[in-house]
Amino acid sequence: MSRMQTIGRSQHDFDFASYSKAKRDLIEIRLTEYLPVSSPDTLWQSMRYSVLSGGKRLRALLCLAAAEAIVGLNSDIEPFLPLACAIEMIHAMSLIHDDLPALDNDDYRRGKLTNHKVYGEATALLAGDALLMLAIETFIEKTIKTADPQVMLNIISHFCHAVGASGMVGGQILDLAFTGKQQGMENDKNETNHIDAQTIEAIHKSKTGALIKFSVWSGARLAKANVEQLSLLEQFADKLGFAFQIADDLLDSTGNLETLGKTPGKDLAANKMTWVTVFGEKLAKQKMRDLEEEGLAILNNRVLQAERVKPLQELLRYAVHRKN
Ligand code: GRG
Repeated sequence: MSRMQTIGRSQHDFDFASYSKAKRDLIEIRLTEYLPVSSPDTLWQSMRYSVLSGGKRLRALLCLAAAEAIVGLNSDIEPFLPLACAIEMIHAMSLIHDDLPALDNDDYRRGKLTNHKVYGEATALLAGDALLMLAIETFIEKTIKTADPQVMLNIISHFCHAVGASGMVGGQILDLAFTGKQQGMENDKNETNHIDAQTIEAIHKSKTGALIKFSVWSGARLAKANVEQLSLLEQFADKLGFAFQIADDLLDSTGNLETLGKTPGKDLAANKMTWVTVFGEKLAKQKMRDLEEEGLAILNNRVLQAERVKPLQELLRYAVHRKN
C-alpha cells in the first residue's frame, strides 16, 4: 500500500474522538492541579476563570501529538504534560489580553463573559501577566527532574521568541496597525498601506502561528526529535497554523455566539484584515484546503513514521473542519 493510501486510511482506523478525549481529560486534570485556589484570592480566581473555562486545547494536543510522533503512540506522555499545560496557560493569557478594551474589546469568550467583564481590567491584565510567569515556572519545576537542562533552555528560548516581538506580541501590533485602530504606527505598515496576501500571512504567522508552531516544535524537541524531524514538523505546523487562522476567520463571518462562544462578525465590523475579509469566503476556503493538503503531504516523509503521525494528521483535519 502506498504511503498516500495509508494516510487516507488513517481517517478510519484511528479513533481520533477517543484519542482526543483521553488527552483532553488528562490536560484538564493537570491544569486544575497547576492552578489551585490560592491567594491573593481574586488574582487566582481570575487566572482559574480563564484557564479552566474549556477551550479546545488544540495547542496542548498538538504538543503531545508531536511528542508522540517521535516517541510512539503507546509511550508515557507524562513527561510532556507540564509543557502542554504551560502552553495552554500562555494561550489563555493571550486571550485575556486580546479581549481587553484596548485591544479587541470583547464581551464573550468560550461562551462566558470575558475576564475583564467579570474581574475588571486591572485584575485581567495582572492575571494575564501572572499566567505567563506561571507557565514558565510550571514547565521548569515539573520537567527539571526528567529532561536535559540544555533541551529545556532551548525550549524556553524558543518560547520567548514565539511569544514576544517576533511572535504573538509582534503579530498583534501589526494586526492593530493594519486595522487602523492604533495611532502612531505608520512605520509598521508597508509604504503603500496596501494589504496583500504576503502581509496577511505575515500577521497570521506571528499572531497565531507562532504559538502553534512552538507547540508542535517544543513537544518534538522535548521528545528528542532529530534536526530533520524538527524541520519537517515545523513546516507542518506552519501550514496548520495558517489554516487554523483562516478557519477562525471563516467562523467569525459565518458562526453565531452560541456555537462560537464569542461575538461573531467582529472582523468585518472592526475592518480587520483577514484572508476572508480581503479575498472573500470562496478563496479563503480554497486556501485553507490547499494548506490542509500541503500539511498532510509534509507528514508523508520517510523521517517520520506513518503510524506515529496519525494524531497530527487528524489534528490538522480538525483545525480546518471544526465548527467552533
Ligand atoms: C502573549 C505576552 C503576550 C501578550 C498577548 C493579545 C496578544 C498579546 C496576542 C493576541 C494573540 C491572539 C489572541 C491570537 C488569536 C488566536 C486565536 C485564533 C485564538 C482562538 O484560539 P482557539 O480557537 O481558542 O484555539 P480556544 O478557546 O479553543 O482555546
